[in-house]
Amino acid sequence: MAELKDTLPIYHQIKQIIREKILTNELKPDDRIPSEIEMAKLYGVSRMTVRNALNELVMEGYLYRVPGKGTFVARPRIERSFALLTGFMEDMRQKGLRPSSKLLSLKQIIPDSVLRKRLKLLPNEKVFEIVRLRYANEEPIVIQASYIPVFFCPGIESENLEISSLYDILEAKYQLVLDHAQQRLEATVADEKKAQLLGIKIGAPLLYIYRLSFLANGTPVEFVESWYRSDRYAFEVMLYKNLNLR
Ligand code: 16G
Repeated sequence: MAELKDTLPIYHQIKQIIREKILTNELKPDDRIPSEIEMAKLYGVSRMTVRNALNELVMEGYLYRVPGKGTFVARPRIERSFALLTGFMEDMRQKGLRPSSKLLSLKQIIPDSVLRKRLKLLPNEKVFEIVRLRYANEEPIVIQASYIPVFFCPGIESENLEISSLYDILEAKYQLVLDHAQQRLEATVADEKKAQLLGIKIGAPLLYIYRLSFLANGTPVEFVESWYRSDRYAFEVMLYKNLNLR
């Protein structure tokens, strides 16, 4: 390998050195990397060679430039292209479909102990239970039951959850910006009620997905259970070999 390396153009070798430092976390997101002059001196090459290496790393998304400030390490690729934390309406619109929702129920409930633990609530704290049937181009796709602590969104009953996105309301009205989520997928089948709502046969396969969403500081905000028609919905995830390193 070392031999092969020697035959690579010098700019490529420099590129590999920097790339490796990013992949092994020696250089972290938003770290400023040394200037072209400093690197040229360090590696005993011309400034042009360094610039070529950096240009390619910028193009490949490993680095970004801030005019007048320097070149920095980009945030991990996973945050840009790995399953994005988006809501149903946004998802559907991105696919060119028309989303709509029917509100099946909205009430305050006392969470059971499992939900209370998930949302890190005290014994007397209530949650909103929002159940919606959601459509794409007038076709029912998913039944969703969302649970959000009442103290996070008092008055959410007065919002029109048939027209608006829950995520938009949480952000615009309650300044709750979801940052990351834990999601689990399981296979299940439709019982009588779900089959009727989704317009499918009893026993038809469903994708059961649950999601717990958090603020950037790790506070859980929303727990959602979704039952997707598996004939109409597929879940795709991008996989990266170096996920743990970047
Ligand atoms: C997605 C989420 C769900 C969230 C909803 C908000 C999954 C499995 N679930 O469907 O957790 O409550 O979007 O959608 O992806 P909205 O902002 O359009 O109301």
